[in-house]
Amino acid sequence: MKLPALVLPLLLALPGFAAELVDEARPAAASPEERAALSRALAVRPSPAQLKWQKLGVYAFLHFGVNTFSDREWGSGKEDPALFNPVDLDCRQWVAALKAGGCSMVMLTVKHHDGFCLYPSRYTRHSVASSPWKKGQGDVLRELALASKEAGLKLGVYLSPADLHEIEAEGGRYGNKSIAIDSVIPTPVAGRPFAAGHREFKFKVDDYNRYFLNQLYELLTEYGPIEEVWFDGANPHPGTGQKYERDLWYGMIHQLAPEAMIAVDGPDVRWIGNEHGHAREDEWSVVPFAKGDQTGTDLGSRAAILKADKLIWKPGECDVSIRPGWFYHASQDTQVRSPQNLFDLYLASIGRNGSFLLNVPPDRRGRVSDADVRNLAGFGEMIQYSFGSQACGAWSDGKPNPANLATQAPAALLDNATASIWTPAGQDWSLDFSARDAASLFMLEEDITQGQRIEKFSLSQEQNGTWKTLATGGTVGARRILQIPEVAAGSKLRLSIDASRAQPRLTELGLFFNGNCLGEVAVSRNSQGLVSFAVAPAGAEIRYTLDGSEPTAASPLYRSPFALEQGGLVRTLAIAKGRPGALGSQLLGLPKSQWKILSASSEEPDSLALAAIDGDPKTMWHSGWRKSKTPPPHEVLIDLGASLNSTGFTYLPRQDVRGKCCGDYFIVYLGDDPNKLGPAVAEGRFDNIANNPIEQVIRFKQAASGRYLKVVFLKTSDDHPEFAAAEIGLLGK
Ligand code: FUL
Repeated sequence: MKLPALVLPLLLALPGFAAELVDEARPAAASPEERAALSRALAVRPSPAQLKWQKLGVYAFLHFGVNTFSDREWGSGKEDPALFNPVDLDCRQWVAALKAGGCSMVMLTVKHHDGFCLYPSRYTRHSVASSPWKKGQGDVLRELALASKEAGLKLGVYLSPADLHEIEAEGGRYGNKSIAIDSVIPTPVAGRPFAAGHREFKFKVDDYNRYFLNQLYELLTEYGPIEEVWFDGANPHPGTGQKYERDLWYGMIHQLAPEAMIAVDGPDVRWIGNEHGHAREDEWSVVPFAKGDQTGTDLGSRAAILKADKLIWKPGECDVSIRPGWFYHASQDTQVRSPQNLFDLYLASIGRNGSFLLNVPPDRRGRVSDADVRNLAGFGEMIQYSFGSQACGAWSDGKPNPANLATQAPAALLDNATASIWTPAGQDWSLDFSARDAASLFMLEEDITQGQRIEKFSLSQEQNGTWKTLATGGTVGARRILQIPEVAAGSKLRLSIDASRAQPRLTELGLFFNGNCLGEVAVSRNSQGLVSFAVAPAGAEIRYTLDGSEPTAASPLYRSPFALEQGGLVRTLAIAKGRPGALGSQLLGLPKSQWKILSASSEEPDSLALAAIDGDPKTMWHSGWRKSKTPPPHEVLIDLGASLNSTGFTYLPRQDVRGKCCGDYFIVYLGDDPNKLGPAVAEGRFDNIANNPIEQVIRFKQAASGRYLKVVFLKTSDDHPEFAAAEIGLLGK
C-alpha cells in the first residue's frame, strides 16, 4: 500500500510506527546493511498463536510407554505389547501433581521412537489395544484428555516421526520404498468409522506418510483441542531413506488445529539446542530461517542477522526432565530434581525469553512417583512465594522522574497487563524507581507484539549519591529475570536501556524476592579419593547421608574431606540460618587413584586415555584424529591396582561440546588375567546419548570382580570415527 504524502508524517509521530524505521536504534546502525537488517528484524512479529503460547509458563511432558516397563530410554520396536501393563494408572493423579508444580499444559508421548501407541489407533495393532492393560480397551490419551480438561490444563501430543516398529515389523511402512499414491486422509477402516460429516484431505503420499497423516488426523480430531504437536528430531535408526512430507503434515495441522504450535523442526517453536532446560544468556525470538536444529551459541545478534536471507519469529523451547532420563527408571528415584534446582531452571528458561517444558515420567504403576510429586509441589510453592508479590514500590520520591516521563505512565509496568506499555519519550532511556521491600530478582518484559528490540540493559542502585551497577543483561523479549544482589527495602534503583534496535517498549517490570538462594551442594573427589562438599554462598552447614536415606537437619554434619572406599550414593542438604536449601545426590564410583592405563586403541597426545580416569570431567580421552582418524572400535584396558568388586560401570561423554564423539554400543570385561578376561559383564547401547550426554550408568546383571577392566566402544552415536570419554568408572555399591 502506498501512503499519501500527508499521512506519513502523522504516522511517524506514533511511537510504534516510527520505531520500525530504526532511526532510534542505539547504538546507531553502523552501515546501510546493518540498518536494513535491523529494519527487517524489527518487522518480524509473533503470530497470535505464538503470543498465546508464550504465556503458558511452565508446561509438562509425560514420557510413558513400553520403555517404562523395559527400563530403556529408546526402545527397539520389537517390544511385545504385553509389556505395557500399568496396574494403577491414574491420569487425575498426574494432572494434580503437574498442577501443583504450576504447569498449564501437558504433552504426552502418544508414540515414542519405538512406535508403540498409547491410544488405540485404527492404523496399527502396535498399541494399548494389544496390551493387557484394561484388557486392550484402554486409551491413555483419552484418560489424560479428560483429566486435564477437568483440571483446566491444555493438552499436547508428542508423535515421533521415527518409528522403529514400522522398520522392524513384517510389512513395516517406514522406509519401505513405497511409491506415493493418491490417498484420502483419514483412510477409511472397516468397523472404525469417523464422526458423520468429518473433513477429508487428499494427498499423494507413500505408505509411511499416509500412516503418519492418519495418526495426526485421529489425534487432532478425536481428543479435544490439541495446543502443541511435538515432532522429535531424533532417529535411532537413520539411513532407511524414509522422507517426511512435513509440508503436508503442517498444512493439515493448520487446517484441523489452527491454534496448535508445531514444535522442534516445525514452523512455530524452536528446540533450544540442549536437553538441560536452559536458554542462551541472550535468546532472540527473531532468528534466521533454517532447516533442522539451530544449536549455535549466537542465533540472533546484529552480527547473526546481518548474514541471514530470511528472518522468522521462532521462540526457543527449553525441554528437560525432572530425572536424568526421559522415561521412569526406579534406579533414578533419588535423582529427582529438587524444587531449588527446578527454580534455577525456571530462571534459565522462562527468565531468558524461553519456555519451560518439564518432563515428569509416570512410573510402572502408571502414577507420578512420590519424590516427583513432592518436588513439583515444592517448586510450585517456590514460584508462588517468589513471584507472588511485587517488591517494586513507588517511583523515586513517589512520582515519575520528569526527565523520562513516559508517553504512558510507568504504572503500566506494574499492572500485570501486557496491553499497557511504557516507552521512554525522547533520548533518556532510563527509569528510576524504588524497592518497597527487599528484593533479589529483577524482571522485565518487552511488548513483543511490536517485535523484540532490547539488546542491552543494566540495573543500578544509588549508593551515597553515586550509581553502582547491580546487574546487566542483554536481550529481554517475552521475559527476562536476573538474580541480583539482595537490595533492601527503600533502595533507589535505575533501569538503563543501553542498546536497542528501536525505541524500547516494556510491558512489565518486577522486583521480587526469593528467600532461599542456597545452591545445591557440589560434591567432588580429589586425586587421593577424598570426598569433599561445598556450597554457595559459603558458610552454610552441610548435612549428608551415605545410606540412601534423605538428609535432614539431624543427619551427620560435614566437617572435612573423607574417604569413601566403596563409593555409593551421597545425599546432601545445606542449611543456612535454619532454612534448608536444595537436596542433592550424587552416585560416586570406586576411587581411581590406583588405576593405570595399560593400553588404548588410539589417543591424541593432548587427550590421553589417562584423562578418562583422572576424576576430572573437564579433561578427556580422545581417539586419534589429527594424523588420521582412527575408526571404531575404540577400547581401553585399565589396571585397577587390585582385584575390585563392582556392580556396574559408568561412562561420561565429553562435556565441552554437546553430543559429539559419544560412544554408542559398548562391551565391558572385568577379570584377573588381562590377556583372558572371560565373558563380557555388560554389553548394549546407550540410548539417546547424543541428545542427553549425561553420565551413563550401566548396572551389571550380577556383581563382578577383577583387577583388569576393558571397555570397548563399538560405534559412535553419529557414526563419526572420532570418540571421546571424559570419565570411565566402576560402581562399588
Ligand atoms: C529426544 C528423544 O530421543 C528422547 O527420547 C526424548 O523424547 C527427548 C525429548 O527428545 O531427542
